[in-house]
Amino acid sequence: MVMLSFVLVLVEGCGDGACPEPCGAAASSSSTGSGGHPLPPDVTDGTAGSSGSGADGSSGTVGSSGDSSASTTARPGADRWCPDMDGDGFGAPEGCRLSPVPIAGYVTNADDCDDAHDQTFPGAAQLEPTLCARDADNDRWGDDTPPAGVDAGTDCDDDHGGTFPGAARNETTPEACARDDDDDGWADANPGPGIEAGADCFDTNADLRPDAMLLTTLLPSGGGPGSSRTLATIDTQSANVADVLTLLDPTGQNPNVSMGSATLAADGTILASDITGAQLLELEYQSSCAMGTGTLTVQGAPNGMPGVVDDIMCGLQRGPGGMLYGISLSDELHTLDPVTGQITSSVDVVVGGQPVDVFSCGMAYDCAEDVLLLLNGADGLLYEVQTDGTATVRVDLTGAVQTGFSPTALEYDPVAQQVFISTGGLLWTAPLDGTDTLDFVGFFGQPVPTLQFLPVCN
Ligand SMILES: [Ca+2]
Ligand SMILES: [Ca+2]
Ligand SMILES: [Ca+2]
Ligand SMILES: [Ca+2]
Repeated sequence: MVMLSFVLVLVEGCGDGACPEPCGAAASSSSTGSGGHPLPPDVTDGTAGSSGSGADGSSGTVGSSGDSSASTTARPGADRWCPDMDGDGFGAPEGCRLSPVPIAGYVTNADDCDDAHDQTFPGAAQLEPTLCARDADNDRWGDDTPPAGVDAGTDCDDDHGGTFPGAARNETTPEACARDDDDDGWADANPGPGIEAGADCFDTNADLRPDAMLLTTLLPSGGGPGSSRTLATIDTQSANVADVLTLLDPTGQNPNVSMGSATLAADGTILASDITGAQLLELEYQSSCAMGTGTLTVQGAPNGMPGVVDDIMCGLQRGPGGMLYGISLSDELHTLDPVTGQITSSVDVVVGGQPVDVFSCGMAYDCAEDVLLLLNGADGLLYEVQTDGTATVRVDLTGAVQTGFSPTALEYDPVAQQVFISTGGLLWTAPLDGTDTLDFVGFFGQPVPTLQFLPVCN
């Protein structure tokens, strides 16, 4: 005797469009097999099934006659199979069927909250296991703004695996949803909307992080041949200055330079402006830290005329887009080529349509706001300067400055959201919260011409 094997596939309900034809017709036609062979009684729904005996010898009821929307009651041996279109092992609650054997593309649960996305299912975000969440970036946290029907998790950027709650362990709120691309525990200072900003201005370089950098200066102030040049650290609590490295030119001689400003790039390159030679210098010391020395190397030809006041670059700063900018006493913002040291374009620094008279300046980069900062001794104002030269007043120190306030250097502090200011012999801080105050830190004991956070030998 040849046993016919039947796959029992009964459409669950008819109100969801899954029923291929009117329920009565389906029930009727299913009573007769292909070719006119009668089907076993339990293969049909409705009344036939309610009294029949199954192919496996059991009996059961599958639906009730005349009620197309009634819930199905599988006869023993038949499971409820639900479509798993995205193949993540979780089925959609719509379109489920009853079958005693597996159906390709179907699973025995209906727990998927988005069956068109295989990274969305119950437990997809491993650290939020009770949710049916989306974890598209595999960082184990669920999207906090998912599509309708999906549980919201706490991943503030689910397209970026380096952004999640607790990404930045060294920040003051380590549980915040932040971005830490270089995995140094400090969060990107400018990560974009919806993400907690941190204090890492260099989130692509783990060597450049707030706890690995010290406030430094290049000494001595002023020029003159013969005297030794040093890199010195500055204690940000006391303003104490301590030499840490001797700086030599590539031939091993004391370079005849007078430092006006210095700046650090994301790749660790350090450039400085030399007033004596109207030129750029590269400072390199990582390869010679153990010997207690560093090297100052001229970058290309001079970019101005030595001795000409307007050509003095009082500020030099890496800024938006990693570009190199300088501000000179000609009241211009320059863009410079960091390799050749040459000025490639210049725009006037303008506030409210009027030119800013720059004299005795300091320059810094607010990496959180992605804007250059200019502290101008001529008017006691700290400006934000856009790359087109447009300036707006960020901090008004005209009421706080003493007579003869003459800044020589400015540096942005991403941890405290403040700036350090050198007025030659004195160190100050000014908050960037709009309070327009100047706080005295201490005496350097000698004139300090530059301020720059740098990674110092360890
Ligand atoms: Ca899914
Ligand atoms: Ca995620
Ligand atoms: Ca993420
Ligand atoms: Ca980081």
